[in-house]
Amino acid sequence: MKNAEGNKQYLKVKAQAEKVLENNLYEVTLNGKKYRRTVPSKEFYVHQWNWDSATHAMGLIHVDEQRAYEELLALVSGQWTNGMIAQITFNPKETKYFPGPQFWGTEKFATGEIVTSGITQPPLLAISVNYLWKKAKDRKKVQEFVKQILPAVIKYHYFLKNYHDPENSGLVSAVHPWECGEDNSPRWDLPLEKIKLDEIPDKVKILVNKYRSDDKLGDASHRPGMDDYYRYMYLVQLYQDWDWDYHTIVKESPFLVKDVLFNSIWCKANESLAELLSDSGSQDQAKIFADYAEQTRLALRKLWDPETQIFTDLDVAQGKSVRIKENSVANFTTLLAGVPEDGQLDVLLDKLTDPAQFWPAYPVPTTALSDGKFSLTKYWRGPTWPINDFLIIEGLSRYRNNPRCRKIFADLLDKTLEMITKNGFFEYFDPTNGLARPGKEIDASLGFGSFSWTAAIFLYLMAKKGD
Ligand code: 9WN
Repeated sequence: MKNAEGNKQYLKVKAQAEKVLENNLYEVTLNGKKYRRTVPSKEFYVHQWNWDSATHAMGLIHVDEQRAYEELLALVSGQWTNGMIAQITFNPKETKYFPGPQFWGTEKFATGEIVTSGITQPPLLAISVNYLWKKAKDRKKVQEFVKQILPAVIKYHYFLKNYHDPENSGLVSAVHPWECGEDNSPRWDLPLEKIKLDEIPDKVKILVNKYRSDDKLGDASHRPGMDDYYRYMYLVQLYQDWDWDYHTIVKESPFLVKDVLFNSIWCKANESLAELLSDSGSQDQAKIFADYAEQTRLALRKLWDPETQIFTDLDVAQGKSVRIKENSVANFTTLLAGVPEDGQLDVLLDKLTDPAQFWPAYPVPTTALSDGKFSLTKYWRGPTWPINDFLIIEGLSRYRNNPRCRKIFADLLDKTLEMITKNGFFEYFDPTNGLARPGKEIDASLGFGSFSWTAAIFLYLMAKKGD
């Protein structure tokens, strides 16, 4: 959609995107203070999610600067004393989401009334703060905001480094598929299979059978399976039993992975934090995080598997180190961290633009179309997610001196905007036709509709197009 008519259409959708974010605003008073958070979807995801919120702020900055700041300040409000910023910060009056606050055993880590889950999510926060810093028009306000939020961001990065990479490998470990953000990706099949269902205590299964709610709201066949949920909640139970002690969790957990996507974001986040610190005149501290970034980039390069020609995740649970050779979208997120060089870059771009693998009508699918595990509708096992497109578009812009990258960047940007314009703000899309549900009317969704992540990414990409 490149003509004037198309541009008019985009402007209409932009207004709709703003409306979605407005409708998904949730106001709550905790510890005597008012917070304004954006929930991913009022239909189900009624709390605040970590990497969703970091993205929401990057869309909101283009429409309401104050709200973008409040979104991130609300996100860090529940930071644990060890520095952890959680995957979910709960809205106390909401009950429809499972697992809600009562299933985590995290009350004693709460900041007063601000209760959270016990794990984190891909650390987009510093990337988001740096973006706000660069884009805000009111320079005085953004300066105050950065000053206010920086200590929490620094503490979060030390948490990730010290507790999730205690061996100082440069790669942080993720302790739960929910922590990785792409929960039921085929990449976690192998590590999860090792948790045998008959090892999982009955009380965990009973709890899941009784309280699981996501599969009652949408089409259950799109969601992770029951066996996945038993394992997810088993890990939550184990970590509660270990009192959320991350030294123990990282040492003993049956699930521990070095996730390529998580670490690519981690690398870029450290670069962003270094930039922020350097702009605030803290050169010495900036150097620490620039070094973290460089260490991670080098470690990611070593994940290149010559046989499959993929940057592979590692299963590192309980002292082992096994490559996970899945042909997934995570491979391309390494662009964000400037990982692929010369020969690898071409191989990566060939894969990305191959219509039989990752370049159908509406790229980029979460799993290669040619892969036996590809599914048109199953959550993170095939559909196209705007968040992945956003990460890859950002990654490609890093390689803007390369003509091929520039071309793919422009094409992917247009295709993502077009996909959302044609269909609306769904959680994810059918990559083969861009519809929200194959063969059905558009109102039957893939995931939930009026989704904040998709709306925020639309706003972000519109701004990117104009840059
Ligand atoms: C568990 C909110 C979140 C996203 C995740 C996505 C989904 C939750 C769930 O929704 O996960 O965190 O219950 O399925 O997988 O990436 O942050 O949008």
